[in-house]
Amino acid sequence: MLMHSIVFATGNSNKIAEVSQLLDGKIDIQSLGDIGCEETLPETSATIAGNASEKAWYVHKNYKVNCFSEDTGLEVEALNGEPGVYSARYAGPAHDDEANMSLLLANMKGEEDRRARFHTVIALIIDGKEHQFEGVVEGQIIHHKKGNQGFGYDPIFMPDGYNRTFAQMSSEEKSSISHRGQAVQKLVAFLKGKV
Ligand code: ITT
Repeated sequence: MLMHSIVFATGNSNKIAEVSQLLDGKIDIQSLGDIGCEETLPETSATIAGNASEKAWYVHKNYKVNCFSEDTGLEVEALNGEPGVYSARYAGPAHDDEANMSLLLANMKGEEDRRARFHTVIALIIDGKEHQFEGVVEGQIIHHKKGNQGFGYDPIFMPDGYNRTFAQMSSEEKSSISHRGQAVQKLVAFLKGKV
């Protein structure tokens, strides 16, 4: 099957920007707005893979398109894996990045074990079949925000092997090591035969 464009089932424009850059024009990304989907996608699962799957199937079934979604969580060791699947809504339903980071830093106050990881699962649905691709990056939650690039929890996450946060990196550098970058590379390798 030949494929030149695919719907990215996300309401997060930062995710679209990062993934479009990684696809480098090989595949045209359509947004939910492009297919007339204005509603918030359901995310009721207790797992990242479950939520990715749920968002992609919702769009596939309701809009009859090939599509992929992704779900990402920040899993903090000292908080038993929280905020994890609740990363977007950690400080409440407003999906407020600043409030989420402030709450996380408050909950980590005095904590010596700062280990954390970003975990992404992409769920792709093509011709009614689901395929999943995963990416994980290990790092540390630092004590104060640093940098103003990227989005979400980037200013407080320093990947292992670097002394800068994701928010102090260009989007190219972040994507070359990030959770999303790894998962998208696997997606691209899979789609290669189809473009
Ligand atoms: P969807 O429409 O794709 O669900 P969302 O923003 O609700 O978009 P998630 O449910 O995957 O996304 O929530 C992920 C949370 O983790 C959210 O707070 C993001 O800001 C944050 N996040 C995701 N990717 C990130 C990244 O690369 N760097 C920092 N924070 C990230």
